[in-house]
Amino acid sequence: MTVMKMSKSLLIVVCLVGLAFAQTIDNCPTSVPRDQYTVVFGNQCFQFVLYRTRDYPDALKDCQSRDGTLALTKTKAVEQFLQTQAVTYGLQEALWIGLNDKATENTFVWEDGTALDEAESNWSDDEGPRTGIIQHNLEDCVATNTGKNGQWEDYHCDNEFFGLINYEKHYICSFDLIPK
Ligand SMILES: [Ca+2]
Ligand SMILES: [Ca+2]
Repeated sequence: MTVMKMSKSLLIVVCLVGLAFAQTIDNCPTSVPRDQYTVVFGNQCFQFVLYRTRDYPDALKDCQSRDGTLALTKTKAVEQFLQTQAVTYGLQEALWIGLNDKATENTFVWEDGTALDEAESNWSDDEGPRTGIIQHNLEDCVATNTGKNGQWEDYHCDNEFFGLINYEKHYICSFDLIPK
């Protein structure tokens, strides 16, 4: 076998292996819609839920009903990817992600229980952990503001007074990929 033939064979093998491990929308749970609002990045599937708004607890429940959770956007790479998607959808609004400081004020925790790595955080000015006089005890749930380059903002989590005061937003769910 010539060197040329060998390298061709090697290339084919590499391509086949690549195809076998490429994660696509097909690796999202079957409960997640296959449309332009479902995207794959790294080892996660993300669904932009833009067809209805919910407060944080109900948005979380909706993601969980499809075996997911509110989006775990733990790295700047993931955040940038999702913001790029948001721009393609023409979004200019805050979307819930799976991050909150409900349990302990100023200690932000992802919905899978892991602590926020502040080095990977994306807070907008005057949002997130606070020191000083003005605290954010009533703002415990985090959204990515797609109109501000995806920067994070903390908001009230729950609708109040039976929905008369409304904190509903669109949201992003995330799901573990399923190997095929
Ligand atoms: Ca808070
Ligand atoms: Ca805030």
